[in-house]
Amino acid sequence: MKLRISVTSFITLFVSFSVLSLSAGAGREGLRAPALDREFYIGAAVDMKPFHEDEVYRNTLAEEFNVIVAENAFKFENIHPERGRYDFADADALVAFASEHAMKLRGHTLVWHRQLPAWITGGEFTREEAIEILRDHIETVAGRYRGRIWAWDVVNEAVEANEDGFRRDSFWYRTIGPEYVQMAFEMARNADPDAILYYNDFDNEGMNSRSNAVYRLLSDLTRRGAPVDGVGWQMHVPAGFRIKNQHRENARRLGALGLELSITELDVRIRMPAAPDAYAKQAATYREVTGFCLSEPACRSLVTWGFTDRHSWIPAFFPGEGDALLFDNDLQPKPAYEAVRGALRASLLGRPQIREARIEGRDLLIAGGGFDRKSAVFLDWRRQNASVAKAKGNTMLLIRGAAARIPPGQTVSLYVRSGDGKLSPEFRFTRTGDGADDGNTTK
Ligand code: 9MR
Repeated sequence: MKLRISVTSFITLFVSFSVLSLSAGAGREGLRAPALDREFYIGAAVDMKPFHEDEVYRNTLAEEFNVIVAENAFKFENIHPERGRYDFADADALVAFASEHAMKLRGHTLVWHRQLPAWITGGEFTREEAIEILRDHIETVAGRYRGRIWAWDVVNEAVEANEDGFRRDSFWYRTIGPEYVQMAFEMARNADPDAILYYNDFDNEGMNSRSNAVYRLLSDLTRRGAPVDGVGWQMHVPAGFRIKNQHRENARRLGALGLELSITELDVRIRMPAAPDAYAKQAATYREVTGFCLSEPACRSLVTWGFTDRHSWIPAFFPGEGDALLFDNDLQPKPAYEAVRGALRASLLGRPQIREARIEGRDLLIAGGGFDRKSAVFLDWRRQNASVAKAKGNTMLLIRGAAARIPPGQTVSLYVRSGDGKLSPEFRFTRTGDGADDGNTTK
């Protein structure tokens, strides 16, 4: 009898151990650990159906990522389906999940021309009524989650490459006019003062007519003092997509507006049935995009639009294409997953380091290690980037004329990126004004 009990408990123990180790991502370290080591955020969009039904889906999310976003649950038609009626059940569930697993939550999205309920698109509203609907929606949704949403996609896809740069086929544009964008940001700031407020769009990554329109909109908004903090690049791209200079150029001009950047909806689709080298090609694209974001100081997070090929919008919207994500249909990691993890880990090894910064005459001298002839320096206060200077050996960098740009009492953030694309930890430097300058590494 005794023996039988212990055999049973042994079996129970064994079973629960294998369930546990399965749910622990089959012994994987996960992406969130190396990401957190350098204060980077790596995430995925959540589809509510498997979220509710599939424990392995939930466990994979929790173990791999430190940020999530709802693929549909926060959208107008789902959260505000009828006038005066909100449905928060799914959004609440995600907020609780994110908090339970110490994950950041992106809110997607407050204002968009798609996925609007029939009571909006079929209604007849005056401009004033539409502004009131917008205000009520933003106050109610962003207000309910005040302090619990890391970043909001306040406005999604408002831009088109035409004369005034605004998309015409939008209820908000047609009923309110182009001012709806700034209004939405102001309403969101009032409702949740701590959330990072994003403008999010597609096909705006390189230098092209759409990204020029986005840049014009954001320049305009920041000039008017609208509370916009960041710009999202969706990045729904095909396998084989490569990062080019134009992507860095665009990131840099957005950074110079004082904005942070996130890749918000990355997926890398493959033509089906997949060619023998398709998954390796896809992995190369994932590696390159991850490396890009990790080496641009303005780039704060990278979020994929789903994480398993079992649940992805791609096959329905791009007939003949698919398998765009990091995990396969059985939630097993693909070469693309290893590529992202490799890029995260590589970004931690042999990073340049800043040990000291001081004003010398008109220049700023930076001392540290791991610099090379192709090092770039990012000098940033109020999140304004400037890339300057060349190395003197591998331990010193001089930024000519930088003293004039750092007033006494001002704290700036400094980063060095080495020629091979590695970014130093942030170094905060305060110019004291009495010659005794001070600085420290924050991470
Ligand atoms: O992935 C989303 C899909 O389930 C919806 O049917 C679709 C409806 O428009 O929206 C998809 O998500 C979009 C996101 O909200 C904004 N950028 C483009 C995404 C893919 O279409």
